[in-house]
Amino acid sequence: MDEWVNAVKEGDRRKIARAISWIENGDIRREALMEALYPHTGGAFLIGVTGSPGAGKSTLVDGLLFEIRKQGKKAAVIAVDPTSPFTGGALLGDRVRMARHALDKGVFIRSMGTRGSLGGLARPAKEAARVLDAAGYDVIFIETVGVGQSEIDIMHLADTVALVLTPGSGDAVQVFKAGIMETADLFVVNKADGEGAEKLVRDIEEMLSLVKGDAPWMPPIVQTESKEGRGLDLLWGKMESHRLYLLESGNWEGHRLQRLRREVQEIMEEELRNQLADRIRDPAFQQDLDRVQSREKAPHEVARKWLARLMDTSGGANYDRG
Ligand SMILES: Nc1nc2c(ncn2[C@@H]2O[C@H](COP(=O)(O)OP(=O)(O)O)[C@@H](O)[C@H]2O)c(=O)[nH]1
Ligand SMILES: [Mg+2]
Repeated sequence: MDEWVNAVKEGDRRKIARAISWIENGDIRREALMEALYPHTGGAFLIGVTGSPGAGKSTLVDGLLFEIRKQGKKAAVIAVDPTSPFTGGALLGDRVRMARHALDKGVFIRSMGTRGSLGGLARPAKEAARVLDAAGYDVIFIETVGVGQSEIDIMHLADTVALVLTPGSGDAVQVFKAGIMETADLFVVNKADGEGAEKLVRDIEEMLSLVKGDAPWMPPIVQTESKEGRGLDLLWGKMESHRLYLLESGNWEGHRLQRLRREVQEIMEEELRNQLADRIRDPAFQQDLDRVQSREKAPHEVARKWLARLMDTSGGANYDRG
């Protein structure tokens, strides 16, 4: 693994791309690589960008890349699209955008689709971000589509979350309902050249005053025309302000610790679920279920017995009382 870690750290683009493929495909080397890379991560600024399809997220991020490059920082994009089976239009669009940065070694763009995996994309996106973090990208964007639970999960990976809305789309109401208002640190009113931009800004302000009250960080609302590159310097400035706010308020480490705790807990829960699923494939489990059905045994009794077996195999204390 040392060889791979060194290659990633040196920014070897082909190796970075391969590593992300391992993550996507659940390659057996994935876990070892992630563990070996972990000590070299933590330096990147992770920014989540979400909003409805067509809101202009990709165009926006693309423009931000130029702003960030002007400052001499390296930047990467992970475009997560749970709806596209990886070969769809999103990838095509990303190819076009990537071509604009093709000669720039300081930019890395990658799409991730679902490929039918049920586990969601939050974990793969997080791991891909870690690879890019270890590779020395200063800023990593994670672009997701929509405002569903999986997007909210992905947004939990980010230090700063920007929500992109467009005038006249009715997005704001949706977002309010989905409870994503609370998750966003920044609001972007994109396509501000369109009619109704001012009204959308007022609507967001109104909702924010309800949700945020006098919170220490009041999310700014930035109007952009990302196609023309308008407002992007201001937006990048606000993203940096949020980062500074997190650092100065002590929330930066706090938020990250909270996320790491959730991550470790999720891994443990998943492992337990898998072990349990293995255990109860035993025909004896079916027999016990039959006894529950015939009222010979109570559900709790059987659950205790099988939990105890699980604890035995995973080296825990034996508390079998069943
Ligand atoms: N009029 C206008 N069109 C825009 C603007 N930003 C993006 N678009 C267009 O909106 C469409 C969707 O953009 P895209 O970035 O792919 O949206 P995404 O699905 O949110 O990533 C594209 O045709 C863009 O050219 C803008 O500020 N004004
Ligand atoms: Mg897009």
